[in-house]
Amino acid sequence: MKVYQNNEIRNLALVGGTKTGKTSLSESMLFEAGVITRKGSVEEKNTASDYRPIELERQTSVYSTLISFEYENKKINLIDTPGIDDFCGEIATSLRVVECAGIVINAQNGVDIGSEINWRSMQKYNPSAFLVINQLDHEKAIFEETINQAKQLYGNKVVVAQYPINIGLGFDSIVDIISMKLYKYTSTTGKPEITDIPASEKSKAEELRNILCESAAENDEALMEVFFDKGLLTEEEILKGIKDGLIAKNIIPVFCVSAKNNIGIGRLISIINMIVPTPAEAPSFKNVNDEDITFNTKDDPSLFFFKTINEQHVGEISYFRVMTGEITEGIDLVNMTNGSKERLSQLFISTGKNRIKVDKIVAGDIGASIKLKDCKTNHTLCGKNGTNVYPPIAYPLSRYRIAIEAKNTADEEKLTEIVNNVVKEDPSLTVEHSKELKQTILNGQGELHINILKWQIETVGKIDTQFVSPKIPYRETIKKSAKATYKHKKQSGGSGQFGEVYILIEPYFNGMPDQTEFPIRGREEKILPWGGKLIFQNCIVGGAIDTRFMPAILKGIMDKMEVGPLTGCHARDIVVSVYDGKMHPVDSNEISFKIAGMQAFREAFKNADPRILEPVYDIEVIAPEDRTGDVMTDLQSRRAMIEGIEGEGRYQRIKAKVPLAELDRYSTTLSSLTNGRATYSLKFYDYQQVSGDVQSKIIKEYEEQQKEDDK
Ligand SMILES: Nc1nc2c(ncn2[C@@H]2O[C@H](COP(=O)(O)OP(=O)(O)O)[C@@H](O)[C@H]2O)c(=O)[nH]1
Ligand SMILES: [Mg+2]
Repeated sequence: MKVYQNNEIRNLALVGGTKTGKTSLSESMLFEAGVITRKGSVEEKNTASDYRPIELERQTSVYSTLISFEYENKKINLIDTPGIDDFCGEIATSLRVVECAGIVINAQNGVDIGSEINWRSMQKYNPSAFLVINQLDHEKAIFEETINQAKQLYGNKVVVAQYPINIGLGFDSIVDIISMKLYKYTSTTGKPEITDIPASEKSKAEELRNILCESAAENDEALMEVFFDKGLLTEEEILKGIKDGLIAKNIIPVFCVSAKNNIGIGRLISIINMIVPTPAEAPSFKNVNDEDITFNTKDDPSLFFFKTINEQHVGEISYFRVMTGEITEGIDLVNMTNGSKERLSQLFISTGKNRIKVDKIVAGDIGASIKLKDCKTNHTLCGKNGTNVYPPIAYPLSRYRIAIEAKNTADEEKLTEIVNNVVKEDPSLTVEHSKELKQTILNGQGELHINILKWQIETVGKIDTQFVSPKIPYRETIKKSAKATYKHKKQSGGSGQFGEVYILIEPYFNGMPDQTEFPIRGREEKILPWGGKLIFQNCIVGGAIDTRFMPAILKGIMDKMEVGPLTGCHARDIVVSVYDGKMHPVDSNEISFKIAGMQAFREAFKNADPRILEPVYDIEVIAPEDRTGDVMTDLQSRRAMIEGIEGEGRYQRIKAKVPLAELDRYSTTLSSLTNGRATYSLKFYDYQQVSGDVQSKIIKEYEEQQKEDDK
């Protein structure tokens, strides 16, 4: 296999709403490039890109898939991504390692809600992009309207570089404005007849060419001068202008295809080769120190790992982009994240499930290796003098939370293992084995996202599981001061136990004044692992309790704070002052004081106006205008505090604060309220006190659960 140099490499992600034809287009490109001789289809479950079992079963992409192929002496690393919003983590992964995104639009539906939602999740990564209008062969295909809609969504940077003729079932021709030629396809072999533009299309083509030339010229002063001088640009000049515009993110050219009938595919790939910036031309990647990286093959090698997948019979496959230098088979590298040594004993380029062994991969290229020891997504491997480390991929925050358990308790351990493995493949999914809630909680993007995980557990892991409502990590605290005393005394045979403590507890807040009732002789400030603080003060005078017993008292209090008195959830933000006590010359020991501390704390807590705090999230819902009312009513029924509504084109952005306890299966409800036309994001805000009636309800539920557990 040939070694491709930096200027021969094009990295591109195909993105867009679901069912626009990204996977079909990838397949057509492979066919056009001669990598496959028979084209597969999504329906026949034999495409190169959708090859994993869940994708075959669902007939849709779930994972992003790397498809590398050569066309006109360039190597194209194409990443086919899933369009469903639940898998938006794959967009974050893919856009991290490419110079450009090809946004596929289905001419049947125009720029639909799927495209809009997809664009929203892409925007924060701000990629260079072009549009591919696909399915122009469909009887319902529309072009002009699609372009108008595209301008509304993607802005005025959208400029037509090709337009279709005979759109609909008879679609066979494309007017290519860049070359001012007609591409006519009389069969589905993908081979066009290239002719001059017919007289009937001349004036339209010329008008569009003027607009395209102006857009292309805008990105380069020299080109602008040529354009003003001659009123025209050559094909080469237009292509250069488009490339500069892509680098500056100042142009979004539009191309036309039918993936199904292989129309426009070869010309599209040729154009990709000419306009997609090479790794060296695009705005450079930066390392964690925000330094630009260079593309000299002599540099020390560094690799960024953006994806790992587990494949039957192969094991773990790790995908990387070579960021600097070059690597050869068998190279020894160091993992900059965890210090472990790795040998890349085999190097591959990858086309879906097929891998081809290669000897060498240079900076800017994307490849794969297998059976690495301890290398995960987001890790950097470097040569022995390497210093470059790359920032991790910014995955979308999770917005769907559910607990999973094995139907058969004997399978719990196996469940943990499988869940941990699946999560490794998909970092937009996180798992929390919560000791506090005694649940395995999954955090993902939506019901479908989590169902895919369940499917894997059941099909691959062969264990039956069920979803249960996730418990809420409440917190407990107090509103006023209280005192309590506890005497622990036990006389059994020989040695007894004795410890007595007097404590004062107060609600803690930042900058609070010290209590003045007792002299403070020692102070320990604990930042609690579950948030908030415990301040522990020794106010003992005259040696009533030996200093050596203080840690035991603190331990007792901490134990009770970990399993709070009201609901068993963690307590926080409390000041405890131990101000008196008694010892016994023989029977006092650590365990006695630990028990006394715990019980005194429990007693004092009860009398200190205890309160339950609940986690509250910032939520942002983007919903179509005509559904805003329903979305707001629903949010209000979830105890949400609406903070604002802003118009955004045909949509409204609703901002609110909502308790986590009210977000059970929110994505499903939102979807049914808006026919799948809304999206939302969640971010933890803070803990807030619940109202009295909610508090009583939570305590009652906890007590009932305790009775249930005691049975
Ligand atoms: N008529 C027509 N159908 C297409 C075309 N491209 C894809 N499709 C169909 O559209 C559906 C979705 O295609 P797929 O490639 O899975 O879309 P993806 O979700 O964007 O990857 C499938 O039924 C395809 O057969 C096309 O150019 N013309
Ligand atoms: Mg697909």
